[in-house]
Amino acid sequence: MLKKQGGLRMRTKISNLLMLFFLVFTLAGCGGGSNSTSSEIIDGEQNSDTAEPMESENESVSNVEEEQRTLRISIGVNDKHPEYEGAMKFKELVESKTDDFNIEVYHSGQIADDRSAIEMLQFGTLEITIPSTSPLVNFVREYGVFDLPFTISSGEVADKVLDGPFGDKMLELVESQNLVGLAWWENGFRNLTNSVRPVEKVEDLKGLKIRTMENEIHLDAWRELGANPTPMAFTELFAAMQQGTVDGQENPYPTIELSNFYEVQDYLSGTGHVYTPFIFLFSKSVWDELTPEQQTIISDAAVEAGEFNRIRNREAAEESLEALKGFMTFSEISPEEHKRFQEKILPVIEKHKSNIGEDIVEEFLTELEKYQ
Ligand code: KDG
Repeated sequence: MLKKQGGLRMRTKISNLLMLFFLVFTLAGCGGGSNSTSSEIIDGEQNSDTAEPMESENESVSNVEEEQRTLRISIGVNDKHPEYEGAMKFKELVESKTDDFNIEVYHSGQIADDRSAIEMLQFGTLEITIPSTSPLVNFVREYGVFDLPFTISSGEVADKVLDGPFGDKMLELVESQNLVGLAWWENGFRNLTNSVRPVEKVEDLKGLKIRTMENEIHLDAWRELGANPTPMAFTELFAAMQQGTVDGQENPYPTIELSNFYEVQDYLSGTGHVYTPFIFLFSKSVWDELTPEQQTIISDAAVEAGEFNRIRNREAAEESLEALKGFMTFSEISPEEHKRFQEKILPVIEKHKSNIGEDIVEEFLTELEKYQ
């Protein structure tokens, strides 16, 4: 039995060895590296430049994963908004140029609202956020120039000022706050909605509880116009309107439509009272860990995605206004009434000029005069 068994065992061993050799040679032929084509394997002349053994391919994959850094982008609006489209364009541009980064876009305030996201960038616990400039005034007071009502007259004028020396200077100012300002995107011209009455003239604002961004200039402006403003993070706004905590808010048409504000607001007024930029911010402590090449890729992508965002935002503003006219009672504000709005809030501009900085306000207004 043993012998027989011994012979059987020997035959088994030989056949196992033969099977193993067959298996090894078969696998070696198939696993000629991800770059090998079937023709190269058939030719048997695998080009050493393309054929990579499995283990080095695995190593190269694991190396990419190891070295790849995740950059998270936090925005407050949802994934229908042109700002989200811009963030996805940024992701596409960066990931097409380098394997060094995995870009993750978090919309609808999933990570934080504007002000908290800015603070997270300062601590290096978040890499990117693209807020309205208004909350940034709590960190860099000069940013208040963008909250002075009725100053910027069109998106094209905004582009010229923001993409010129004045915009560059403003981007540099955030460095003192452990932030890197990389590009200007567009939120747009803000318009009033409310659930109480049509607003066609200044007097119609009396007593309306209006949510504003967390920004003293906005609060003062609506107080001066006779409303009862309250500051609130964007992430809390829809619920506040739904529960009647506030009567109204002000935002560009795309935000009003794409955030479904028309479900909880009845009246829309084309006030266009201020143009708000979005600013592409990067955490400086994270930025300083990147190579110059990586910084260039990210900076160029932020600018290019911003140009895309502006185009999409202007298209969306027209589309959204038309859509909102079907859901809400729309009131145009006549040029005469616009003038009354402007005259009424002049004291607010005078009061805040000193808080913002007389020189930077004058520089901003002088720059605007070149184009409008
Ligand atoms: O993603 C942008 C939002 O977080 C916010 O900036 C939008 O204009 C806005 C607001 O009213 O808070």
